[in-house]
Amino acid sequence: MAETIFVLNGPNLNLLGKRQPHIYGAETLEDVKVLCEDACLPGFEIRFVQSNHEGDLVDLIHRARQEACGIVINPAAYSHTSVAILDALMAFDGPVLEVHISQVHKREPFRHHSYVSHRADGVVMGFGTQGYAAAVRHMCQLVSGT
Ligand code: CA2
Repeated sequence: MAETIFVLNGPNLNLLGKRQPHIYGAETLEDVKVLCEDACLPGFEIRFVQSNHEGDLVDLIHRARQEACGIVINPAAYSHTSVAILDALMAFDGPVLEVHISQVHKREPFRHHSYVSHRADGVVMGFGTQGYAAAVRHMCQLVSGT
């Protein structure tokens, strides 16, 4: 049976490709989902979810404890604010990779700190939406030990 990688997306990422293409590019979140599915190695599958609600993301991370071998997460603005998401990730035993489409350190100072980075085993940023594909590939390799 295939192992499942949760790919979780935080607030406003549903607007990807519809606003601010100079920062986040022209691809939609649906395009990113396809990128992630294509990046998956055999024996793995993706569960791709977006939520604008912190508690929903916490619940999804709890669900991952039973259902996922690893978590790829773009927590969006919650990266910079959410101890709740950090705490939920701390209770997850598998690998966690954090993705940011933009290079947050070139942006406003309030984006320079991420609570999630305290738990993440790797962080990809500034690679545009291709960062998701890189994270999914790396997750498959981490989990399969290749
Ligand atoms: O670069 C990233 O991926 C971010 O996680 C995106 C977040 C931002 O708060 C982080 O600092 C960096 C924002 C996601 C909102 O995405 C939008 C996309 C299109 C239009 C409006 C918002």
